[in-house]
Amino acid sequence: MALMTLTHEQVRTYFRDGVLPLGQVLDMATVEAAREHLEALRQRNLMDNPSQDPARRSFRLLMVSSHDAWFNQIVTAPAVLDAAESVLGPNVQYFQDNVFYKPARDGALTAWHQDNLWWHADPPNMLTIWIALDDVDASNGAVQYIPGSHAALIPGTQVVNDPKHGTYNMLAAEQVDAGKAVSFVLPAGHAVMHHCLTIHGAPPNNGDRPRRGYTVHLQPAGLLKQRVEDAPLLRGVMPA
Ligand SMILES: O=C(O)CCC(=O)C(=O)O
Repeated sequence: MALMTLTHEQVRTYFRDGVLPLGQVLDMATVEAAREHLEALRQRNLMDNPSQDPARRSFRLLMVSSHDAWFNQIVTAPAVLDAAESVLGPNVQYFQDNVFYKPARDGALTAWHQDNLWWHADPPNMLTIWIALDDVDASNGAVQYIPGSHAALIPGTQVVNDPKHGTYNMLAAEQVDAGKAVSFVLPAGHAVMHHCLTIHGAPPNNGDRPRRGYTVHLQPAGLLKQRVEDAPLLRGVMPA
């Protein structure tokens, strides 16, 4: 893909809204290969199901590239790192890459939350690039974001029992002004970037298409001191 250094206007929008559509970051050949690699991971029973609704499923795998190194080419794609560098600065370090796979007519909702609930970045200056691996719109559960909600961490009141992370609170519906939510129509290969305090969530997938989202989570190098060693530096230098 073409280089994707953000314009001043895009950087301004990202810091004002906490969310920014990036356009296309992967070509279709890479999208199709990613789907095949994810299916192979699913067949290996590596994905868990954090759905809180017994009637609905949501396949999730954290740290995808540590299970299949093929995904490193997406984590390090110039389109991904150029966008990240535009807001994080020149020193960019890996944090995670995950998949959220919601099957057609079956995928569970993702409750409203802020990613820094888990990451504890201080200062809270991390980001997520959510890459559509299917055509995604409201019908198959596009992620919704609350623009401007990235001012502070809000203590949640919605108890969640997560198979991976134990019990914690996400945001209850009454804590979020859903009338302000925005979502984006994303052809497969297109992406949205959001700040680690931006409130976001996703409705269930009631559509006829699966909704596979692959996420790359990045930090300014050295921010999360306790996890520095196992997180590769992707651009620039590690500050002393
Ligand atoms: O895809 C989803 O439903 C959730 C994604 C998410 O929470 C994230 O990208 O931080």
